[in-house]
Amino acid sequence: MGQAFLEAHRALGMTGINPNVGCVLVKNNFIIARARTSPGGRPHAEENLISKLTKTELKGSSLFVTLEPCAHKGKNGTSCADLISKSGIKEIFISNHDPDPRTCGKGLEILRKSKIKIKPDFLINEGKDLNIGYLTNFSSNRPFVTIKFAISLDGKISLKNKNSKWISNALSRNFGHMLRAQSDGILTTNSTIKEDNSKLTCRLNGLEKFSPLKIIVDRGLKLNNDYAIFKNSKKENLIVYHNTNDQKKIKNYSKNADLIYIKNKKNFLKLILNDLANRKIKNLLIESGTVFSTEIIKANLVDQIAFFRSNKIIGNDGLPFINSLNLKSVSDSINTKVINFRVFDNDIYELRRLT
Ligand code: AOF
Ligand code: ZN
Repeated sequence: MGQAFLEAHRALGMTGINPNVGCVLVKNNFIIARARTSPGGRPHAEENLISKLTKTELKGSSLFVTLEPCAHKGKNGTSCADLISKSGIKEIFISNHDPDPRTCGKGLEILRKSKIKIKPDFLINEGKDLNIGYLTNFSSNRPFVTIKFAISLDGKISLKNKNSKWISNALSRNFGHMLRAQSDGILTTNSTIKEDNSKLTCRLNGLEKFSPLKIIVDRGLKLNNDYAIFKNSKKENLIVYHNTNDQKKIKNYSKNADLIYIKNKKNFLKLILNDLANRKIKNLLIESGTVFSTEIIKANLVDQIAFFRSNKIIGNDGLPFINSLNLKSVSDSINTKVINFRVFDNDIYELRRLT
């Protein structure tokens, strides 16, 4: 199943609105095939696996799959659960249930009707970690939210004069682009666009096509059309959430962005995340400045923080990544647990989940 998780991980951010699923086939104690959901979401992982094997190879084998096989028919006229039932596979290990109502329990039911031995809930918690964006979408009606900071060793995101170029090194910055490719959406604010003229694309060779949906929070529609992001976008890949009724601003805004008006100021951020869930954004990456980052963390809408911590000490000449949390005691502070870390030369990448 660990190998199936790896397969699924390789498809993270690349399967469109579909979950990234991985599977491996074992026969006589050897892995004889592995597959994952295709770029864009179809064909599904199990179909990819079964279609490359012969009846003889499949006969008597064991399948490990990260998500309950689907029960609804695709363009191929069949479902993965049906394909598996008729394949000759002897037993199946499944990690997570599929919350999609078209499959939820129904995939297992189809398998039960065949003679296949089923082991559901296999490494279920590890599977949940892998499918966290997909599952959060169904359970909480919002994406799984990761906020990214490139910080100095002492936690500053820039100098007070806003100079933030080259805090982290080139390896860190490349991995930051990998995080973009693995996300379904990337969100920033008008302030960050103004300061950095960000394009929000993945610029790793060969992975450009896996750039996520671009999202700007520009409450007052303050950005003019000259920023790079508007030059390289179209309505399909750039959403701007705002909260102004000013018709002139709406009319004059870039035509390359899909403007979404959210009336409710109090729940503005939560409603944005709900809207993104409805668009099937599973994993959302936020790259924003201190003010917005503090606001969304305080609103309890962030699940994890990706720090790129560099080797530079900036001291009190820098801006913090987060503003005051109005704490009275250390016991009220936000706690995190380490999910992953990597060393990039003299930088350290720390992925920490908020607990
Ligand atoms: C699988 N294996 O690799 C994936 C599955 O738009 P469709 O027809 O592809 O359906 C999308 C649904 O299919 C999705 O919500 C989830 O239930 C399932 N995805 N299922 O058996 C796969 N990606
Ligand atoms: Zn399927």
